[in-house]
Amino acid sequence: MKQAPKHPVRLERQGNVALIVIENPPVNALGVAVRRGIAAALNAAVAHDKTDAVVIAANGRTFPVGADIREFDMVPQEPSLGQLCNLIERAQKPVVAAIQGTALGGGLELAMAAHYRIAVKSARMGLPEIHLGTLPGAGGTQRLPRLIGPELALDMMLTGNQVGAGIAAEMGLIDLVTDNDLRTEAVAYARSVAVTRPTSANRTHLVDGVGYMASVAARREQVTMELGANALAPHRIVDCVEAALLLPMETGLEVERSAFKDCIASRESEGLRHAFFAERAAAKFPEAAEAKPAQVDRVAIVGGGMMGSGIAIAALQSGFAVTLVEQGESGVNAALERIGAYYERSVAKGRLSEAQGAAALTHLQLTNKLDTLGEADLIVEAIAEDFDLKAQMLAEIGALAKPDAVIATNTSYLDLAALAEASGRPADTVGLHFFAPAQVNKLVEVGVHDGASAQSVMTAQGFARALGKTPVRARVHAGFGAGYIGNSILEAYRHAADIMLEDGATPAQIDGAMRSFGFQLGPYQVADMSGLDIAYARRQSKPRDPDARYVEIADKIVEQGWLGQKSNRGYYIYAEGQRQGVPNGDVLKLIAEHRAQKGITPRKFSDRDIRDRILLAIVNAGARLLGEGVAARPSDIDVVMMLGFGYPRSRGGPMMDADATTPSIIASRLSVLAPEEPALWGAAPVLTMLAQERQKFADLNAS
Ligand code: 3H9
Repeated sequence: MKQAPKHPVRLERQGNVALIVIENPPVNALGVAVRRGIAAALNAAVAHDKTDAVVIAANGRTFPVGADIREFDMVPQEPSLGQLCNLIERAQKPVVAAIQGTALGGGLELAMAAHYRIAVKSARMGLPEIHLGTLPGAGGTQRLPRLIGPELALDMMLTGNQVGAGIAAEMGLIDLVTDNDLRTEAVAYARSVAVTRPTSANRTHLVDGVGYMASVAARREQVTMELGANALAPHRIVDCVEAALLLPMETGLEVERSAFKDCIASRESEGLRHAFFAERAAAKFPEAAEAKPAQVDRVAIVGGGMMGSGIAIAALQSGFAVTLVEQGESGVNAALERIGAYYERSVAKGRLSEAQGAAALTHLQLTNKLDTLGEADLIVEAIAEDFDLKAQMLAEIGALAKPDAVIATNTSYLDLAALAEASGRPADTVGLHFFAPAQVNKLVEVGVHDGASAQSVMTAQGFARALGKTPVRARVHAGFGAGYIGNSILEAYRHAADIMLEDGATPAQIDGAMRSFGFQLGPYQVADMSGLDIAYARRQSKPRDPDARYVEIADKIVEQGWLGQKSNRGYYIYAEGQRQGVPNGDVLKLIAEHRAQKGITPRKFSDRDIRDRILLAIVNAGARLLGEGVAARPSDIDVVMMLGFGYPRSRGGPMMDADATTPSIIASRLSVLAPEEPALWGAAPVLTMLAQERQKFADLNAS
């Protein structure tokens, strides 16, 4: 974050209007210096006998986006945001909030404590605290229902969704929307309002007590049905909104304060806050010191299969001109059908209007001519995962691409450095590993090899960010086996699961144990969904670790012709068109025969054993990647696992979870398992080091 200016709040005058200007880049977060500055400026402004009204405004791209989240883990400093909001509301002269950008969280609470609110048309407002496992804690739960009623207030707080200024005005949240210069309009508006208007005294939506309580009861039931009785923040939001009707403002604020404290102290909020900062830390690439992303206007994608088409759609949605190159007429037609079907579904589901769908397609050029690549600023190779095919294609791309273009390969495990060499332009070539479905999944791993230039890395990262993705840097060493962060960890995950499968567990039991931990799907459900043949091909083409135990069950299933959902039969059996399967009894028989052949007497694993072993495998693989320098920081691994593999976000990712257990306990648990399968359970050197030094993975985030 940029250095905050010395005085993040200034008091200016425009005749009889005092202007309090917040300037705390980049997002005007309401840290302690800002809160103190506003309080002091407000007291001075109100005390001045020439002041008839006060405007609170912010410089830069946005009105405050909330409390400074980093302060949640620190000793609270006065005035709290809640105290500041009360001070604003009790001011003896009218206070107007002037909103541009996004007024979020505590920023919107501050605006709601002002007596009047004016916003530019493009402004948006929201209370996203729920995404951090908490609730508005500076009076928002008490003021919002008073301004817009319980129904809309609960909607905003339980979803965290933003509303535009126009809709906010219709709701009663904003008094005036302007197209003109905000500051000028706000000052003029402040002159026109003669009296203070405390939101806490607004009873418009409190008079219909019966209707109010009906809304609260319905929402409480909905939260219980959808999220369960223990979902802390959502239930406490409903409680606070109820308190807004039943209790005087002062007491309602106390209820809110105590609920906020409980939420902030929860493991869930800690995990979600870690996730927030981890995603932002991942964006910090060392190459940024040397290069800035180059401008990318036209993107070319080579290969229009599921992955290539998904990348094309993601690029079209973000406004890029896209060239998609496929082989022959049939390849072009198949890609067109795939992309067209996506847009038809989006229109049918109301996500896009027909005009938007048609407009997006006008930016797509579908061709079977490779020489069109010369027009592209960035080219993504997304053909089949076969080294020779990719190397040959990259050589052609390298010859055709314009001199300053960036070449990206979507490989997930082939040797990136060797592929970059094959392009003939290793400095221009990087990895861009998208996750299926590429138009939806937010994760992109940016593969960096020794020969890649900082410029090409930063341009690839900039492109991923422009797609609205979260890029994570993976330092892929030449010849390093699995390559990227995600797939390396997935391999360890599957290896731990497969060993238990061979030794006595069933696919459904393993999947169930991982679902109960918080994953949406277990490993065998994911395997069925991705296609068992894909992983099979990878296993056949990749060198195997001679020291690792090899479990042949997955190979034997594919050899039966059972490929997962695509053939309606894999670890589970699927009715035509269904994604929910029932356990495949033939697979259970196959596993029993397999165990008998290998002389394995099945043993029992509890759900807890399953979960522990898999989580230990994930953490150990993560520690190994840190030691090898593939992942730069533990929090990058957390991001990959949360965004790419559905690790529960409220836990903050596996490395954060490992810190909660402590690395030394993890290391001692691994030492118990290590004799069973040293390749998997032998503690990674980084883990041993942390255990010996009594440190945590978080200590490596800071360095
Ligand atoms: C709250 O308000 C609680 C109150 O109800 C009660 C209190 C008692 N604090 O995302 P970006 C940093 S809870 C500290 O890359 P964008 C961010 O880490 C809060 N830092 O930009 C990054 O730093 P760096 C409720 C913050 O344009 C830099 O700003 N509000 C905060 O893609 C740029 O951020 C929220 O939950 C913060 N609140 O997106 C809103 N926000 O450069 C959280 C940002 O060092 N913020 N930073 O990596 C967001 O959703 C996005 O940042 C926003 C801008 C949409 C605003």
